Amino acid sequence: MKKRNLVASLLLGALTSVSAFAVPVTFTKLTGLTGGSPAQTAVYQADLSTLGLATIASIRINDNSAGLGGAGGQFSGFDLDAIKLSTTDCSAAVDGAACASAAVGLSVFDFALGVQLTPGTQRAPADAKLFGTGPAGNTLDNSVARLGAFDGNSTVAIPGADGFISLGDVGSIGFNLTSNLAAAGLFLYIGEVGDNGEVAASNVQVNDTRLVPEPTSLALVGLALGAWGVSRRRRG
Ligand SMILES: [Ca+2]
Ligand SMILES: [Ca+2]
Ligand SMILES: [Ca+2]
Repeated sequence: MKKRNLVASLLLGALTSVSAFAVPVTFTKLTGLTGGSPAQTAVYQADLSTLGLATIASIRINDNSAGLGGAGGQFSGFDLDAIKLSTTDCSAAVDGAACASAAVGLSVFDFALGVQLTPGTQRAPADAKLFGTGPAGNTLDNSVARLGAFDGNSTVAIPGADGFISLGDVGSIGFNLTSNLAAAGLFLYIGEVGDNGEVAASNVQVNDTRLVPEPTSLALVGLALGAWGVSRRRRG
């Protein structure tokens, strides 16, 4: 019985830690455009005070564009120029995109170690990997994307395209913050390169728990199932 309880708690822990307390975020598009050259990054703002979460530990952005909008191949899906958490409210600014680009961001992102990328699929014709990803296509290459800055070049020309990452259709990117934040008075800003409708179908979740790397969760499940199997064999 004790082993079964351990197995059950391991399974429960592995499953719940992945999705616990995820809350969908509602975005409002700001006025104006920002970005590099050409500068066609649309900026969306969310007021995190309204989520009902006291603490924010991680954020995930999911492409939900249904294969519509923007270019295909390596540029498929949501094209993330930048992500920023700030106490500055740009909702009433005459040029909201410029306001968000200039706003002082909180230093809570670790774009080297605090990122989990689940690349989505490419629309035909497919390229070797999605734009702004690492050599294997399953990590963020922040030397290309520079997610701390709204500086994306809105073009599919190579060379030319720069300063963003494309998530692919149904792709997602998660960020573990380097410290937990109080949600009160916080605003989340994301930039979408091209302003071509992909962002309108995307969504973000703010979690009050840290993201658990998928391999760790899978390993836990495997360990639990293995322990269960051992337990069953000993009984039988
Ligand atoms: Ca795209
Ligand atoms: Ca950028
Ligand atoms: Ca786009």
